[in-house]
Amino acid sequence: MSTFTTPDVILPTTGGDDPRIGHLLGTHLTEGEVPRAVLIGFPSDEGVHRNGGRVGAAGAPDEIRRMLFRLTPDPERYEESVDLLEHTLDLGNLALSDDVERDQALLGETLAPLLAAGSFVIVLGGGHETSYGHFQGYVGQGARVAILNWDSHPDVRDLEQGLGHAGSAFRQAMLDPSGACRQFVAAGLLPHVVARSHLEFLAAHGARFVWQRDLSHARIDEIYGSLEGPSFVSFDLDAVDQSVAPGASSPAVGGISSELWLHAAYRAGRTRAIQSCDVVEMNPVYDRDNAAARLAAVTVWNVLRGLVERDL
Ligand SMILES: [Mn+2]
Repeated sequence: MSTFTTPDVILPTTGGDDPRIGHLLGTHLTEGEVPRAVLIGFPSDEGVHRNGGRVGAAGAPDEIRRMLFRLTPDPERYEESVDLLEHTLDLGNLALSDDVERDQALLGETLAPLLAAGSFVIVLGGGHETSYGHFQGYVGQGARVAILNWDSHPDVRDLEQGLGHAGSAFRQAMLDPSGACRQFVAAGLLPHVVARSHLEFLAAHGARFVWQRDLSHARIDEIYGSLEGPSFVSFDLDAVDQSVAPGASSPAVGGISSELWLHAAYRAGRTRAIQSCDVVEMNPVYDRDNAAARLAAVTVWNVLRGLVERDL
């Protein structure tokens, strides 16, 4: 059984007629209950450290919650939104060891039964090493999965001294001996931070990529429509322009607008094939006035909004 630590987040004070997400979420699994959605924090940035990046993402899960808990249920689909939130559980943060491989395995073991039961899982990272642990949740149930990564980089770097890190998660998934990675799509790439050899790696392994400059609402919808079978989505905050999301491990200039990004989040919730997502690389150490934390929270809000509409 995985060990969780309780998030250190104070709930907002609002009137009785103005409940916020933090008031509505469940925190404990009732015997026999299958939650519709589950939040799990993965407070890791050792993979960022191994990749030579700026650490701090380990502090992200609670900073994201702090902003998320203040948001309102969707006023346009109020009853359905409240119902979803009341059947969404925040399990807290996984107790980690700083041994990346062990922590990723723990995340996979924790996710596997939740995914098998049909709960939609939202992982709050953590550096992008989060996604290889996330992937292991599918390996653990013997499933094959398509992966969509919103990111300015494809994150298919080689291992560092034989070890995985925040820049290698999808190379590891694609080459995983389980063969569980059915398809990989990287979207939002910026040409000034993408190695040519990584594009060649994607091509050699039948993976697709989409540049940031080619994205639109229609293109985003087309990308979701191209996913084959059960899928998960990764949201790396560094896909969003640095002016909007300064608190990212590796900020990007010329990144995607928050509008397109939030549409991609909504589509992740709305698209039936998507079974889980992660929001990674938010870094509170470099954030300004909680801008990136707030964007990460509204990312989750839009996934939830899409989930409500999926079930209508
Ligand atoms: Mn990344």
